[in-house]
Amino acid sequence: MAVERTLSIIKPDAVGDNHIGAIIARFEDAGLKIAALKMIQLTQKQAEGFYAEHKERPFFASLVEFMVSGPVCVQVLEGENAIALNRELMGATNPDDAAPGTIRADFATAVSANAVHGSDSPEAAKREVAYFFSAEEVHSR
Ligand code: RTP
Ligand code: MG
Repeated sequence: MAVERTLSIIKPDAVGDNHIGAIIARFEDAGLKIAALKMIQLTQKQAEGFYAEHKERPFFASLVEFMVSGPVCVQVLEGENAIALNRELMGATNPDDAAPGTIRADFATAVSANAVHGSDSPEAAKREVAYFFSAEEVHSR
């Protein structure tokens, strides 16, 4: 299996609820390495651009409003099968459907406030990592 990079975001709800450390620990405990990390306040334009694939969906405006409602932590996770592994650790989009022990089961409160984002394909990971980090800001270890 190949070493991959994936983009992870700890969303405003989980940052506000003081779960940054607990969520980062899930990644590290699963063997993923933190290759880049920063806390930022997304602008409206940044949030709209990031979720552009959803712009025709009925929840787009509320999703963007939520993503700019407070600071987020963005990180690049690196490791074997990182994209799928991160999605497994996150659990289903709706926390009501998320398997016990997943990040969303433990820290999310609603489908609209679901604690984390993770890239869903190699193409998305490449685009999303570059959306937030320059090549020099990502550190393979
Ligand atoms: P994400 O992109 O944030 O990692 O989440 P995801 O892949 O699990 O879900 P996706 O389909 O990409 O949806 C992006 C975010 O939009 C919100 N959403 N709300 N029915 C709804 O109200 C609804 N569906 C999706 C969620 O916050 C989801 O994370
Ligand atoms: Mg998605």
